[in-house]
Amino acid sequence: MDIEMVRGDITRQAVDAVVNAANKSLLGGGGVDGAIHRAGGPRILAECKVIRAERYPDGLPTGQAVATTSGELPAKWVIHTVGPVYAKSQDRSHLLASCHTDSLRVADELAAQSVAFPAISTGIYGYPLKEAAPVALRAVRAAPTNVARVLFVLFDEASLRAFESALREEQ
Ligand code: AR6
Repeated sequence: MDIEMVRGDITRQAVDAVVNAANKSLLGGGGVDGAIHRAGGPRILAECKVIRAERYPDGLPTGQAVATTSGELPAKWVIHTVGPVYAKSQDRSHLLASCHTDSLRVADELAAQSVAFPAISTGIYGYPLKEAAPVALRAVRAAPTNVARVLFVLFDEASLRAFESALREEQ
């Protein structure tokens, strides 16, 4: 698997699937979730509502992923996953890892070849970048997947630096 890192806006990426750092409700929010729904348009929310009603009446559990249309986005699909809220007193890294593993499992079901991830949980959910980046990277690297290309799309310089340094430390 080829792993790349770029600074940018995930809504602009021409990959097969973009991953959304959503919340349990799947009904939208701020951060990258808001940006994806704004850029992709109302078809994404409409499908999320159907998924809630049919499969997850209590919301999508943390660490799991589901796919919808991408609406107007250049990508073909959006894979919504729910990252853990950071807690100093409790190690939730297995849940953050699971977001990546389960998103790639869903990508395989779609036969997606290329997947873009944002820095899940590192915004509103408060996960420190230095802790999140190696967890994300290791989970993607270890996932049993046919996805050929994973692109981490980092919104700001600090996020890009944290992910690049996790990549260097791996080698
Ligand atoms: N492209 C790529 N990355 C982005 C973009 C974008 N367009 N916009 C923001 N980011 P966050 P979380 C970065 O807060 O921490 C929502 O309300 C952002 O700078 O989007 O998992 C959901 O509904 C940060 O580095 O996600 C949930 O309630 C990273 O994406 C909650 O926030 C993740 O920040 C999820 O919080």
